[in-house]
Amino acid sequence: MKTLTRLTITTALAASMALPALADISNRTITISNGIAESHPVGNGVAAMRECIDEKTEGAWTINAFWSSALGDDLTATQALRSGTQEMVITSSSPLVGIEPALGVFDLPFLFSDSEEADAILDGEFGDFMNERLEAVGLVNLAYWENGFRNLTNSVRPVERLEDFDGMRVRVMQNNIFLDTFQALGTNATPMAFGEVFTALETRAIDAQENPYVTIDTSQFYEVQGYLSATQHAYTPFLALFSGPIFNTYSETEQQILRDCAVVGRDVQRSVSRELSDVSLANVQAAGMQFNEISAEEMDRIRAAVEGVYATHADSIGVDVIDRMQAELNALRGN
Ligand code: TK8
Repeated sequence: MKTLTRLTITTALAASMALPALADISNRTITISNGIAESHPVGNGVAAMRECIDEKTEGAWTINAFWSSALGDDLTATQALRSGTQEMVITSSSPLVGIEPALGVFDLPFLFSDSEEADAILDGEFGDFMNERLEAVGLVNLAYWENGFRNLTNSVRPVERLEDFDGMRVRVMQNNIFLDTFQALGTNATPMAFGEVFTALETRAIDAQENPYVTIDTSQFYEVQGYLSATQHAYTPFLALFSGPIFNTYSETEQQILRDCAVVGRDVQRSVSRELSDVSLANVQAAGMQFNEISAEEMDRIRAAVEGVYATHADSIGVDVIDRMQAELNALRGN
């Protein structure tokens, strides 16, 4: 009788706590690396993801985050994920085009017109399609986070007209689509890992770089760049990537926790990114950068100058990939 009572109490207790099947959750340490500073909205996203994981695993997992390329650049980290020696990286899609060429579609100039459109494509069928491609190369994309719309900074002059790009030595992300886009604009473009950009600007090895306002602000590029021009020439997603080989050793419960908490992190990260964008623009101006918008007429000339990049890279990205993207965009735009 005594034993029975104790059993009943134990069972009742367990039920009342409504826990996940903790038997399916092991103690784990997850290393996440990033190229940007912790003050970037990715920091808020990782904090939200960590809190979600803490709750769902009852503290069984340790999340170790490394910022500002402290563990090396994003491409190196992504290769470590593929070989199963690092769990996670939050990386721009752009440096990974050499691993999965279809990712280059996101680098096509002026692809998305606003962040709602980007969200709809990334969280919809196209995003799923790209995730399947990534899984085939050993990468599990848990969710699409936001890097954002990119703008040019430089130390030479305000860019107000197409001709102002002429001869500028600009750092671009490591793929041929970005390289060709900036060559088409008349610049002298050099691909470079993000972690090297600040020093290259500081030493004047290069004149210019392009990134969203929050990255320009949180990476303190205002210390080494005098001009910021609203080119808005591309939208870069962040991928919250998990190592395929490691993911496959996790239980289904654990895999679901990762996916769910990466989405919790995504929602926080995107909303902070969007709130901070205007604040960052004001910050960098207060820090001394001269900001300018570009007239609609000049933007048309800039668009026309880079239009050819779509055709040049159709084969390398995949005509089917570009068509699929265009079809979804047309549907969204009601065409
Ligand atoms: C940070 C990078 C960066 C990206 C770049 O790791 O390389 O310019 O925009 O934000 O992912």
